[in-house]
Formats: sequence, C-alpha cells, structure tokens
Amino acid sequence: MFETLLIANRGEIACRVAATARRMGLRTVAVYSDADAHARHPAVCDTAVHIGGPEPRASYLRGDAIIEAALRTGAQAIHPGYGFLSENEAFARACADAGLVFVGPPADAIAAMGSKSAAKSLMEKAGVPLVPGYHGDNQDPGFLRREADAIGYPVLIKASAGGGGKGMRVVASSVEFDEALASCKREAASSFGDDRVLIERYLQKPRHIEIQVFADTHGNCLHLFERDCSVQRRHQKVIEEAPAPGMTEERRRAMGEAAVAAARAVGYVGAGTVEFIAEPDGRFYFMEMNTRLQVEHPVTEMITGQDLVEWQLRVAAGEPLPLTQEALTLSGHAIEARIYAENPEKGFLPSIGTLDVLEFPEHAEFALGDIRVDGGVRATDTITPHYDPMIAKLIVRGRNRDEARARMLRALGDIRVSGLQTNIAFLRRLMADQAFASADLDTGLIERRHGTLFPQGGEVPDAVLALAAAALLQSAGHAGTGARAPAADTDPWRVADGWRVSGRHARIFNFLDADGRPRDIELRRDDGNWTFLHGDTAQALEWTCESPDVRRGRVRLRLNGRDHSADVLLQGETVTVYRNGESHVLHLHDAVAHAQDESSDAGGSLTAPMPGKIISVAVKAGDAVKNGDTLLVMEAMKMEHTISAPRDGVVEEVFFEPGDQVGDGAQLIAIADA
Ligand code: MV4
Repeated sequence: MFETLLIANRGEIACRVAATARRMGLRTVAVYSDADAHARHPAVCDTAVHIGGPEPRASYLRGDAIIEAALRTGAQAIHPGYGFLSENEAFARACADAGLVFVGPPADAIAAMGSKSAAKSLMEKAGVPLVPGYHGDNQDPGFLRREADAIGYPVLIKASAGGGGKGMRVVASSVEFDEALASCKREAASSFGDDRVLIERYLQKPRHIEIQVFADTHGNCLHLFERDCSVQRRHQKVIEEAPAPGMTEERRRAMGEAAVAAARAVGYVGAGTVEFIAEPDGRFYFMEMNTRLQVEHPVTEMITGQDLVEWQLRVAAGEPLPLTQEALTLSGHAIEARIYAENPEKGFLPSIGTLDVLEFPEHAEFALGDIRVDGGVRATDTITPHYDPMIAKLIVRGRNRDEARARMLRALGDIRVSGLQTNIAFLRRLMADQAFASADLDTGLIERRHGTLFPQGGEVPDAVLALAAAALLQSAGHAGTGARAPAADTDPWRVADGWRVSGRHARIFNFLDADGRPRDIELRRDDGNWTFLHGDTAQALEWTCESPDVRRGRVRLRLNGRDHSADVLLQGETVTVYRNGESHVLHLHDAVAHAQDESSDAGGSLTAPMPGKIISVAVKAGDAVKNGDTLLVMEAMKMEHTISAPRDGVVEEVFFEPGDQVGDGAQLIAIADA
C-alpha cells in the first residue's frame, strides 16, 4: 500500500477520500485553490498544497501543477475523485509518465468509453444489450431516415460525441426526420466540433439503473448490484437509491453480468459504473460507462457494507479485489439525497452565501450508519459561485424502502441550515410524493409531479408567526423566567406565563414572509394574559421558551387552545422557524418593532445595553433606591457592566436572576417613583 495519497479534488469527495485514507493509515495531501484556502478539505488532510486561482482551469484542472505537488510531497498515488480530472485520459497518462499511480482505470479504458458510438460498437461485440438503432459511420441523411423508418417512431437522434442529454432530438414521424437531423447536426457541430449522430428507438418512460462494477489487475471483475437514479432534473441526479425498486434476482444477475462484460470488454480496472436505461417491463439497454467513483457510491456501500474507496486504493496498489462475487451480499435499502444551496422556486438557481448554521441530526460521517452525512462544508463556510453548490449528501438506510424513506423524511426535517436557500423542503416533498412513495419511478417523475412538488405560495400559518414573535419577545427579555425549563411537577403552561407584572403591553411585529409579503401581527398583554392579533382575528396565547440561549431554542406555545412547538433561530432581522420538518424564514420589516409599554413611564424601565448574562442583582422588589445606586451587574462582550438607578424611586419588579441570559434591549428592572 502507498504511504502518501494526493487527493486531486475538493469539497465533499476530497473529504470522503481522506477519511478512508486516514483510516487505512495513509498520509494525505490536499490541493486547493485560492477560493478554498480555508475550506474543509485542506484542513482534514495532513498536508495541503496551493495550486492556483479559483477557476477550475487555474487549479483543479491543472494536471501539471497537481503532479508537481504530488512529486514534491512524496505522494505515490493520486485519487481524482469525481468531476475535474477524474475521466481525463491525458491526465491518467501523465500520472503514469511521472511514476505516479492514478487511482482509476487505465487511460485506454477511459478513451474506449469516451466516444458514444465507438463504445456502442464495442458493447455490441461483447454481447451487451443496446437500444435498437443505428450507430455506424454512414451519415447520409436519406440513409439515416430509412434506418429511422426501420426502427419505428418515435426515434431519438443523439450526437455521437454528446453526453448528459445535450444534442438529442426526439422525432415523432418520418416527415419530421430530415429537419430534426439537420438541427441536431448543427448543434453537435457547434457544441462538440463533431456532427456525427446515431439513431435509437426512443423509450418513452425510461428508468436509469446503473451497476457498480469493480475490477483488479489480476483479471477479477465483479459487480456490487445496482442503483436506481431515475429521479433527475435536467440530467442532474436528485435522489439515488439501492437496490432498485422492483428488481428481481434474475434481472439483477442479467444486468450484473452485462455490466461485467462491458467492463471486461475495455480492460477495465478499478471502480466503474455501467449505466442502463430500462423499460417498464424490465428490458434494459446499455447507455454509457462512467469511468470513476460516482457521487452516489454511498448507497452501494450502505447495502453491501463495503468501503468503495478502500477497494479503489487496494486495487490501485495492486492487491486483488477484497471479495468474490459470491461473497458479496445485499441487505436493506439505502437512499441518498443531494442537499444543494439552491432555490427550487427560482429554477434551482444556486444560492450563494455563508452557511451561518449547518447542523444535521445525529449521524455517521463518511461511514456506515442508519443516517450518514458526506459533506465538504462546515458552518461559517461559504458557498461560492466557483464550484458546484452541493452542501452535503444525506444517506439513510432502513430494513426496507419504506423505512429508509421515513428516515430520510425525518432526517431532512431535522437539518438546521441558515444563511442561504436550500432544496431541503423540495427534497421532503419529493420523499413524501405519492409517485415516489409507490416507487413509480422514471426519469420524468419530477416534471410529471410538478404540481405537488412546487406548491403555489402557501400562507405562513398563524402558529409560525406566533412562535417567531414569542421568540423575539423572549430574546428581548419579555418572557423572563420562562427561559428556565419548568420543573417536572409543575404545569408548564403556568410556568410559561413568566410575565409576572400587571399592566398592559402591546407589541407589533411587521414580518415579511419568504416571498416578501407583509405579515403584520400584534401581541398584547393584559394582566398577564396574552392575545395574538392577525388581521381581524384575535386568539388567546400562552408560551414558554426552553432554551437559555435567547438567540435560538425551542419555543412552545398554546394558541387558541392548540399546542405548537418549534425551534426558532434569531439572526439580526431574520427569524427562522423550524417546525414539523419545514422551515419558515421571516424578516423583520421594521427591525425595531414598535413597543409601547403602557404601564410604566419611559424613564422607569432599565434595559440591557447589549446581549449578555446577569452576574448579580443588588435589589429586590419594594426596595427604595437613590439615583446612582447599583441595581445589578451584567456581563457582556467579556466585560462587566453595572446598571445603576437613573433617579430616586422604588423597585417595582426585577425581571432576571443571576445566571440569566438577556437579549439586547431586554427590560431588566422597573422602577416606580417613590
Ligand atoms: C435515451 C432516452 C430515451 N430513449 N435514449 C439522456 C442522457 C443520455 N445519457 C441518455 N439519455 C436518454 N437516452 C433512448 N433511446 C432517454 C434519455 C433520458 C435520460 C436517461 C437517463 C437518465 C435521465 C434521462 C433524462 C431524460 C432523458
């Protein structure tokens, strides 16, 4: 085995590879761009080498700089991850020329699978099933039309050099063929510099099923079952799972054997994926082979119990495959969801910014477990426009698909993220979608279920507005003793009413919802009884906050006799309410919400100058005080601040005790004239 491994990638996959390398006792070397100087991947490796500017071509695509970094740091092998140089034939050769091991297939295998039509000819010879069609050299339009007529419509014209859905035309009938061919050839010429095309029968409702294969340098080649990646959006995978729902043992064996035949036909070594499209009746056809470790490899790890990165490193070091085909087992069901910083409501536009908060439910990281998170960013890290805005992959497993799906739904709801927009709510809708739940999968699922997956502008529920308002009042010190968790034997709703003063108080909150629509509400207190007012409705309200941290915590309330609870996060003028698996972002339209305390005169209340903690209280209700007397001491910004009486008077109420956290502007003490 190598002593030192250079990881020629960034983010999630660089951290993923580093985790296994470290577990195996290897020294790891990261490479990073200017944009990633403080990123997670250089931090988790033993050594990090700066290789250039933020643009991929100035850093992560610079094979020369990466090879030089490997030689300089004494690395014997380079793991390319996925994307960037992972399927670059020239880079694989350059590694070999420099005496370095490329952790991937031989350059010739990358080349053989690079061209669509050449790969198809190879696969045909190897007996791998292909979609009925024509993929030869004759590009005469009349000849191609006669081929299309023979295949039967609809047909699909594909650019031979294309990939990822680019340069494809569906043709419904013979009369439309010539025009579609001409247009496809124009696009192929301008996009790929190669106008050759192939013709296939068009599958109307295909599923994307791929087989994980592995080969070593000793002639062994096997498969690790399948993954279903049908849930895609514009050729971007959204959800991946293993095994494929509805897969029979017989078909699994047939697809596995076809995939192994495909790998053997190109002299494959290492981890690879053979992609098939499958018809509703189960017939399957070779699409392409990905000559790298794929993003979705964890679902295969979860059902087989194997570490595919460890397999890659062992094979690259010349060891035989760790197991035989017969020794491999499949158990349970795994689902992966890709969590992205993006806005599904705005065409999945990337959401750039800083992850102020990023928390997942209890999980394993880059390792087996019921809940697994593979991530490359931490709280306070930034999602930049330079790279793919993936935040993390959430992978769950269960004894069966329903259990995995329920676990995913729950885990997605337990993620806490703020600072930018994510696809988490969209992923939850997808998990709950009836078509997905019943495994009615095909590549058109997201389009077909558009109505349920993109519900039109729902109103923020009153309970959410009340929870946000209660948290804000709490942070401003208004719930006082409510900040402490109630003792077990007391009715929390009595303790909840931490407000012990009499008199009237009203506070208006001018919220804006995520769509910028105003949601103005008012909370009113009258002799300890709170009322929530929204529009022309008034509802009785009681609340308590459990957290001593007034910036975030759990708020419980009873609104009009119904109990609600949520985690609430306060950041500047933004309030995020996490409730029932959904997050609601509200903005305070008027940061200093109008407060009118009708019970005390302006000079009588003393407020905290900044958020902090009460150190000591020198007075109690009923005490007479003189101008300048010390009332209490609080700590804020690592300094002690003494709060003293502004005039002579009598202490009416002390709202906090030593140890209490108080928010900026919280009323600390009320003083009445003597
Ligand atoms: C097809 C097809 C239907 N019929 N070929 C899209 C990308 C490329 N890798 C292959 N693709 C397709 N080829 C025939 N003959 C439908 C697709 C297709 C697709 C395939 C896999 C996963 C997602 C897809 C989304 C749209 C279309």
